[in-house]
Amino acid sequence: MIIPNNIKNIVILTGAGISAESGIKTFRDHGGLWENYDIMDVASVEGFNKDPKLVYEFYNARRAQLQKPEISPNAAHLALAELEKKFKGRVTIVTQNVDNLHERAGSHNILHMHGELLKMRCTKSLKVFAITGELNQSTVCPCCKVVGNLRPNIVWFGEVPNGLSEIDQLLRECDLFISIGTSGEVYPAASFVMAAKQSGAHTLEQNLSPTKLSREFDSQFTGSASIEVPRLVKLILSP
Ligand code: BV8
Repeated sequence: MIIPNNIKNIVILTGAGISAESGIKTFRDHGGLWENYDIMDVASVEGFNKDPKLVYEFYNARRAQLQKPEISPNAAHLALAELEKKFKGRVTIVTQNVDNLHERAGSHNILHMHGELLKMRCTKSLKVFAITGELNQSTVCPCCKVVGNLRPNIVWFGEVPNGLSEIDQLLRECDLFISIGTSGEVYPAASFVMAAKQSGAHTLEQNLSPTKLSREFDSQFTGSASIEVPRLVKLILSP
């Protein structure tokens, strides 16, 4: 049985692989984002405190790329938006991605557990503001009206991801858990499939190739997300 009957709550965990065919580099694939960096230099508080300029530049480059005309949602993002629109029950996307391609595809019920590239945060007030351009040490904070208080609104290693209690509740209630385009290298996201199984959910993994978590899933949809996710959505919508 690929898709059980009477599904009511679907939780979809997405990773960098769903955005790969939109032209956004993944992290750990060959030629990925981390290839030229030590992860802890650009995605940790220590790295930011040691060399804020490097970290600002790392996220400024990704924010600029995301807004290039050639970067747009692909068929996988669009299929998930169609699922949310047409499915009779609840569809929630918990994404590790910091891009806005799920939003631009038309999904609404999205939780960015690792933050968002197009947002910045005041380190004093914790207020979050939209940003499309460059963020650096001389960017004036909209709330404090001084420079030097702003950081990317990104969850770095060692920081607690966003929405964990909401995600915990979603996993308790879900009866279908789908993981799309994630290597399962990063926790606590990599532990979600186990939590979903404990709630009795059916679990599906969509990826180009098997991952270290593949054995935890009931079934695999192996191949490119832009092909396999629309196929999976069709199966869910017309069982
Ligand atoms: C935390 C910043 C404490 C945003 C990122 C055990 C328990 C808890 C924590 C830990 C633990 N063990 C270790 C830790 C610490 C750490 C961690 O997991 N370290 C790892 C390296 C071992 N975790 C943390 O520090 C987290 N915080 O633990 O706080 C806590 C926890 C719970 C409760 C209380 C306290 C914080 C983690 C967030 C770190 N921030 N990035 C940014 O810069 O973007 S992580 C980074 O990796 C990105 O966010 C990214 O989303 C994430 C996961 O990567 P993937 O999305 O999977 O991408 P990847 O390149 O790895 O894989 C791509 C996949 O796509 C591949 O499988 C590929 O085959 C596939 N693919 C490619 N093309 C396609 C495709 N699939 C389909 N179609 C295609 N076309």
